[in-house]
Amino acid sequence: MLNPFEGVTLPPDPEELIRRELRRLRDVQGVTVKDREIRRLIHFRDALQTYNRFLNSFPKLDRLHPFYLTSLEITAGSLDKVKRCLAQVRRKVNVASRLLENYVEQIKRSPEARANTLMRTGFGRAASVLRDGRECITWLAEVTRELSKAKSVDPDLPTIIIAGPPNVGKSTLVSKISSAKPRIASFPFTTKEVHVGHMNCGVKIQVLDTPGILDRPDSERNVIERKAVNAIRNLRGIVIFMFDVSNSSLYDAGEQLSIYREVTGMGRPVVTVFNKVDDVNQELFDALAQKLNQERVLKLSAEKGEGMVELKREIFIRLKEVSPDISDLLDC
Ligand SMILES: Nc1nc2c(ncn2[C@@H]2O[C@H](COP(=O)(O)OP(=O)(O)OP(=O)(O)O)[C@@H](O)[C@H]2O)c(=O)[nH]1
Ligand SMILES: [Mg+2]
Repeated sequence: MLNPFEGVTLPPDPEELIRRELRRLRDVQGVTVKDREIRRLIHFRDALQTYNRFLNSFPKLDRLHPFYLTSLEITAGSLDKVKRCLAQVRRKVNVASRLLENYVEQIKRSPEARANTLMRTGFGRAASVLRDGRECITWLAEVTRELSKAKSVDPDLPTIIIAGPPNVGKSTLVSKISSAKPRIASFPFTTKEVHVGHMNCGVKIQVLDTPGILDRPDSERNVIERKAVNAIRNLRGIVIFMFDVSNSSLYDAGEQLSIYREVTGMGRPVVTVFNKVDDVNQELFDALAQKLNQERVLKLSAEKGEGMVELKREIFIRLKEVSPDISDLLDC
């Protein structure tokens, strides 16, 4: 299953559609005056079908994978608003279509001299109903466009989620072990989206680069952090949690540990990594090591490629644990 928002037919802005239909009125001809006015209204009604195509191609919320449902919630700000707007657009399009059909019937029953006036009234009333739905239509189109830009995460693939505080070297590691080539820079929140790469361990493994997470409650998290938490909470896979133990670390031991404890509490197997050991801050390293003394920690320099063999071996062992059904899994 891939990004379900990629396949959505985007709806046109109602103002644009109305303008286009108005321009086309002149081009519509008929055998009689009544026939011509009827055709004009039917042309408009058919054009409204584009909104039904949008509604029908929009993913059904009750069938969305939790990862994509939460992505929608993060981008839209509220699932209730999405539901309300989808229902409103459906209503407006139905009412506008029925109005047009109603005026078609009136034209059929009226004298020819009234046909053009009826067509104009029907067109105007339907256009105004459609305009009432404009705010929802343009907002839903914007949300869909934003979500369809995100590279496809496949919730069915075995997955490695690289997580940790900002600037610890997550993207550097992802660029070393997978096909993804994310942006790397020496400031926090360089990564703003979940990026997808792949590695071959006999079978295709999905590697996700996630934005950094700060030490604060969920309710205070920004949209960027929430995308990382969504991946960890809602995708089946293992997490590589990276600490920064270097002199350039932006976060102290307490802050990094607090984020680590939160991530380990999310129910995924976690591979714990101390990154940037090529530039180690001994005090920070010791403080972290002391707190994690019962836990297995891998030492890594993602940038220099040190510790990669051990990390790949650990990835393989942990993947085997979470996906015992994958018999083709080889060393990574
Ligand atoms: N010394 C050293 N620097 C590293 C290492 N790995 C990454 N860096 C540097 O740390 C900085 C941040 O690296 P990124 O890979 O962008 O870190 P990130 O965790 O993806 O950052 P955000 O996306 O902002 O959360 C960059 O300047 C990297 O060159 C390492 O092993 N050693
Ligand atoms: Mg990054």
